[in-house]
Amino acid sequence: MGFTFACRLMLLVAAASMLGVSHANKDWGSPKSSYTGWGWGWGWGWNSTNKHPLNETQGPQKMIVGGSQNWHFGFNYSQWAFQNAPFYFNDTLVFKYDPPSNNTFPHSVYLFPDRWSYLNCNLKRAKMIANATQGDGDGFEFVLDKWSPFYFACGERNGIHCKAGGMKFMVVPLFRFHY
Ligand SMILES: *[C@@H]1O[C@H](CO)[C@@H](O)[C@H](O)[C@H]1NC(C)=O
Ligand SMILES: *[C@@H]1O[C@H](CO)[C@@H](O)[C@H](O)[C@H]1NC(C)=O
Ligand SMILES: *[C@@H]1O[C@H](CO)[C@@H](O)[C@H](O)[C@H]1NC(C)=O
Ligand SMILES: *[C@@H]1O[C@H](CO)[C@@H](O)[C@H](O)[C@H]1NC(C)=O
Ligand SMILES: *[C@@H]1O[C@H](CO)[C@@H](O)[C@H](O)[C@H]1NC(C)=O
Ligand SMILES: *[C@@H]1O[C@H](CO)[C@@H](O)[C@H](O)[C@H]1NC(C)=O
Ligand SMILES: [Cu+2]
Repeated sequence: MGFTFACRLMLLVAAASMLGVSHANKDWGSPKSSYTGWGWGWGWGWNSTNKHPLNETQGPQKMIVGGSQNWHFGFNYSQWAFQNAPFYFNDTLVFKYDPPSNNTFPHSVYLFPDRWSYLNCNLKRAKMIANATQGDGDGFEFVLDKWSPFYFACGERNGIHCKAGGMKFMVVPLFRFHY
């Protein structure tokens, strides 16, 4: 990641004071879908045609991974994460997927321990955080509770869903200054 946390923070403070506004068109998929924090991270997701006033009263957000697409084979989740950045510390990601049946492929959620495993979809040291049935119903919820990158992927078919199905993405939670 190049930047240390301190650098990131400084960059963020500078950006926040310069901009003071946020981007919209995120598919948070929750009742609080009108998120208007001062969010800006890594230069991603900025949409200058979409200015909202600062709202400092909102807490952590809950968002459905993939939005209305949920968690399935053949969708570019890296792109989804890119378009929906930034994500903040204590935000919740919701993975929704059908349980195994005769006409659905099973999915799951794994966390890679490092960037190399993530890039190679190497599941050897990855940790399963949700099995094939846990995405059913309201989905599997995961809180971004660390200040380090999270490397998510589907662990099915020995990495094929990760490699060929687009079912992988990285999230670096940012610090939210105000609630
Ligand atoms: C910015 O948001 C507006 C309104 O939601 C949308 O029409 C436009 O396509 C977006 N632009 C980019 C570059 O995402
Ligand atoms: C900010 O968000 C909170 C929680 O969603 C909402 O109750 C409040 O009306 C919003 N304030 C403004 C100024 O939009
Ligand atoms: C997914 O989207 C990213 C960013 O837009 C792009 O770099 C990547 O090549 C895409 N991956 C696939 C498998 O299409
Ligand atoms: C994150 O959530 C935990 C548990 O709800 C809470 O104790 C903690 O203060 C929160 N941290 C931040 C930085 O919001
Ligand atoms: C699924 O397939 C099995 C074996 O082919 C069959 O016995 C079962 O009835 C099927 N279940 C459904 C819900 O179609
Ligand atoms: C998945 O995990 C849930 C909750 O821990 C458990 O009840 C269920 O039996 C597991 N399912 C499979 C297929 O392992
Ligand atoms: Cu999968």
